[in-house]
Formats: sequence, structure tokens, C-alpha cells
Amino acid sequence: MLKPRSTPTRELVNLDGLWRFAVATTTDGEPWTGPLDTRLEAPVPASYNDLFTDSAIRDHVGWVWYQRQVRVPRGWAGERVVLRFDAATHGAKVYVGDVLVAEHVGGYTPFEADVTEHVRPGEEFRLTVGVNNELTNRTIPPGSITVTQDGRRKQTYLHDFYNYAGLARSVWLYCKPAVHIDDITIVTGIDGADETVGTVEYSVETNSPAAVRVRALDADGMEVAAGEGANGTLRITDVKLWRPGAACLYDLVVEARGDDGEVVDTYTEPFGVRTVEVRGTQFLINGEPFYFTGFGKHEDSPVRGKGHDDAYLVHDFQLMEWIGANSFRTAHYPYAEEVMEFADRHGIVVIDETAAVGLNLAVESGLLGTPPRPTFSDDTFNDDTRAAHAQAIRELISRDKNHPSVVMWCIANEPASNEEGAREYFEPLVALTRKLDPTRPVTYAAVMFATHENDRIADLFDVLCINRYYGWYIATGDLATAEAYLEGDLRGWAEKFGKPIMMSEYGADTQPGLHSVWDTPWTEEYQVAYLEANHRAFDRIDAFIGEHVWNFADFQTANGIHRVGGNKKGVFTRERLPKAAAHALRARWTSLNDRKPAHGDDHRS
Ligand code: GCB
Repeated sequence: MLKPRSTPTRELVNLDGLWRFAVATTTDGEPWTGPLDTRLEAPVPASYNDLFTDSAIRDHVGWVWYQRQVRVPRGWAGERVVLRFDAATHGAKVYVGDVLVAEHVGGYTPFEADVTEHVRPGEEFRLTVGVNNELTNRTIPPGSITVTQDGRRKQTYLHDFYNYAGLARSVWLYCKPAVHIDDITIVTGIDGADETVGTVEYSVETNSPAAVRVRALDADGMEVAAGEGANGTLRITDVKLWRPGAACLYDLVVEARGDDGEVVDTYTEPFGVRTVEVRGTQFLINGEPFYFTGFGKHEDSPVRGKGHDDAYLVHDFQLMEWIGANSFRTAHYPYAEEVMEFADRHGIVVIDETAAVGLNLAVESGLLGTPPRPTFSDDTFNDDTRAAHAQAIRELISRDKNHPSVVMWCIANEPASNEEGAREYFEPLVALTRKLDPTRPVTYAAVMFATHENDRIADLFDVLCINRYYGWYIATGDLATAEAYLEGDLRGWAEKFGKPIMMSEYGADTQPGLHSVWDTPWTEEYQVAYLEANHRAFDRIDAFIGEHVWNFADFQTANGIHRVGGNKKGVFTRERLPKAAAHALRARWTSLNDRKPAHGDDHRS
């Protein structure tokens, strides 16, 4: 799906700002048919949960309403007028005046509504958006809703981060011509015979037949290749590759022409020329071994919750650069498109994850102390769940397929890959991911209970991403035992599957300002010692291709789980102040990066 952009044939209006806001009650009727009866206003983009002091709003389960007036620019006569929501978490209904124009399920991917027939250039319309935060065993991520003894609906879920909801990303009104470009797919390569030539395979979809012309422009705007037709391959000589830490982007300018040759639509898609490949136990970017250093992150900040914020975006990337991180995983859902574009421009490598976190009922029984239920069954996660999961994969790849920063799809975090039914559940999803994008490796992040002996799905994937907390949830405070357990565990996976292996999560909760000379959990020294023990084990495994600490920063967690003021495994606090571990990681990662891998070398040795 194309991001709304201003081009010579397209214009856009940003609808961010303060909207009228109300929580749905059972007596609501049809709030979209008139002005919302409310005193509340909510900013877009932001999660609504932490804005208000009323806990009934924070803990509300169900629909909330956002509303504002929108004026269509008067020059848009004859154009298609489209509303675009970058995200509505987790479900949405959109009304223009009294008319329902769009419905969407899935909280972290965009959707659109063509509203041309319902609006008039130069005039205003009332835009009302219902947003629903409910998670069930038919949604991704899953959850369940119970009713308390006093009749309140209560949402529970199988992940620890807080279920922030609302319009956390931008909303746009844009116009495009009647005959327009619908989609663009770009796959790049490096010519085997001559490594200075980049190949750019492109494919353009238009909504009705049109002649297509494409031009590739370099960073100075100079044309470096051109082609005719909706599909083709361009060749860029003396190509400047997109490299981790040294991004170089080109623009693909796509033009659709009418019968008499005039340009009817233009769209510019940035791209980078690079290759990604798993070969043996190596992860290669542009044919060179890549070692991931960085984090599992979250979109999370005080007050705005998961609301996208460019200031946090810039600051987080500054901190990642300072600490020597070359990559991150979009744990546990697709991030705002601004984040992906920033990563493209700044050469940060991304493992792009769907919102399939919590497909694991062993986690539920651990958290709630209830008897274990099978994860995959007709009554629990079933074909409907898988259909929602498939849709989440489609929407992620459709949105992010052209980002050079994205080097791997992660289709689930900590599923019950050790349980019966896991293979039947995942096999079609892996096949779908490969069909939608045959160029990028596919992975999932393996939970603690899944071992190399009982895991049923690892062979379907390209890279083994392992989440482990030895020294935190297991062997707490005993780092010698933790290190030995971890090494044995990792060796088991490496030897059995012969695939590249990386640590996609390891971390220890840490209260900044707490200190000890001993290995005392929660102290800043313990977080440092915990990371060092992990690193010693990693450095002894040959097939090891990277380390992503959990987490970049402290983050807000669900009410009712046993955390003190949120998850404190951040290397930075929620306000982005460094803990001692930040300095220790910086020392390790900057020295790893200084020993840049030469072709085929293991730069850790
Ligand atoms: C995990 C999850 C992550 C949690 C983390 C923790 O395994 O993948 O979402 O936040 O553990 O801190 O417990």
C-alpha cells in the first residue's frame, strides 16, 4: 500500500490535531449522526489511555469515538478523494456524515476509504471514527474479555505491554487522479558479473490501463536509469549500495500516462539497492556477513502511550547510534511508517514483526496460575485466528516491502512452537510470507519453553531467533549457572538446525539508582553483569549472528501483571536516560563495529 505523498498529481491534508472524543456507553445510539455530545478532546496522534485522569477511560473496553470537521480543498474537483488512517488500534469504523465508509481490523497497519462520492470540494464534512480496543482469540494480537462480578468488562491479554489504543498515528485526506497508480513493488539486486551494477526490478499497478514510465534518480536528482512498461528491470551502473550504517537512497519516479501521452499520475517511491541472503550459518547483506547489535524496542512514551512522536523518533535513533546499535526489531507489532523511513535514510537494519504476540496459552497459565489449555484447538487459537494472522502478514508486507532497512520478516513472537498443532498453524503462514516476498528471510522469536528438542517449527524458517532470560526468570542471581544453561541451550539449536542463530531477547529488570557490589537482581551492576554473562556465551557459538537486548527503554505494562512501574528491562529509562548497562553495551558494540567484517570473516574473532 502506497504512503500518501504530495506529488505533481497528488495533494494531501494532514488531519492531526485535537479531535472531539467520547467513550462509548451502551446508551450511545448512533454518535456519528451528529456532533459528539462530549467535553473531551483527544490529540491525534496519541493513544488516549494516559491522557485523562478518569480510570474508567483508561480501562474502558470497547468503542471510543473521535470526531472532527474536515474541509475538502476546493481545487480537488474531478479527483478521487481518499481518507487514510496510518493506524487505528485495534479496530475501526469510519463515517463521513451519516455514511459508513470503512471498517478495519488490525491495530498497526494502515487503511483507506475512497470518499469521493460522499464529499464536495470546497465544503466541510463531519468525520467520525469509532475505535475499538478489544482483543479476542480471533484478533492479532489475541486476548480475552471477561465480565467481573460487579459487571465490568475486563480485557486480559498474553503480552506484558499495555494495550494502548486509539488513533496513535496520523490521519490524512488526500487526492489522486481518476486514473492512478495503485501499487509499486521494487526488488533490488547486484549484478553477479559486475558488482558495480545494481538491478532494480519494478512492477507497477494502476487502477485502469495506462502506459507506465519509470525513472531512477540518484540523491542529487540525476537520472541514472529509465524504463517503459508496468514491469521491468532497470540497471544502475556505478551503483551506490544501501549499506548498514551508510544508507544511500534512490527515487523511483513512476508516471502513468493517458491515451494521448499526457502524464495523468506521478508517484515517487524511495528505494535502496541492497541484497539480503542467508547462506549456511551466515546472514549476508550485500554479500557480506552482518552481525546484528541492538534492541527489541517498543513504541512507548509517557502520556502519549504508543502515539507516534517525531521527537522521540529522532532521539531514539540518536541513542541507538551513540550506543553502537546497528539494528532493532519492531517488537511486537509494525511501527509507524515514519520510523521505517527514518531507518531507510539512516542505515539502521530492521527486523519487521507482525502483531502476533501471545499465541501461547502456557504463558497464560504461568501468569494467571490457571491450568494449561492447548494453544491450538477449535476452542482456543484456530482457523479464524490464523486467518487474522494471515491478514496481518499481508498488510505488513504490503506496507513495508519496499523499505531497504527491512531485512527479515518476523511473523510471531513467542508462539507455542513446542505444542501440538503449531506446525499445522504455521506452515501455511510461512508459505504465505514467502509467496508475498520471496526475497527476505523469515523468522519467529522462540519462547523459553520451546527447546531445540521439542520445537516443531524451526526448520520452516531461515534464522533462529531465540528469546531467553537465564539469569533473570531462571537462575535468578546466579550468573555462572545462567551462562552455562544459555550456552548449552544455544548449542543445541545451532547443532540441530545448522542455521544462523541470534538472540532476539535477553534482559534483566533494573531500577536506576539501585546499586550493589554483589550479583543482586534489579541493580544497575547486575544488568551489566547479566549482559556480560550472555555475551560470553554468544561469543563461543560459531553460528551466532546477533544480539538484541530486551529492551531499548523501560515501557508501560498491563495493569494486573507483576511489574513495578512497568517493565524495567530498558537499557534506557522510559524518559531515555542511560542506565549503567548503556555504557557497557556502548563499549562492546562500538568495538564490534570497529572490527567491520571483511568478506567471509567473523568480525567477533
Ligand atoms: C518476553 C516477551 C516480551 C516481554 C519479556 C519480559 O519473552 O517477548 O514481550 O516483555 O519477555 O520482560 O518478560
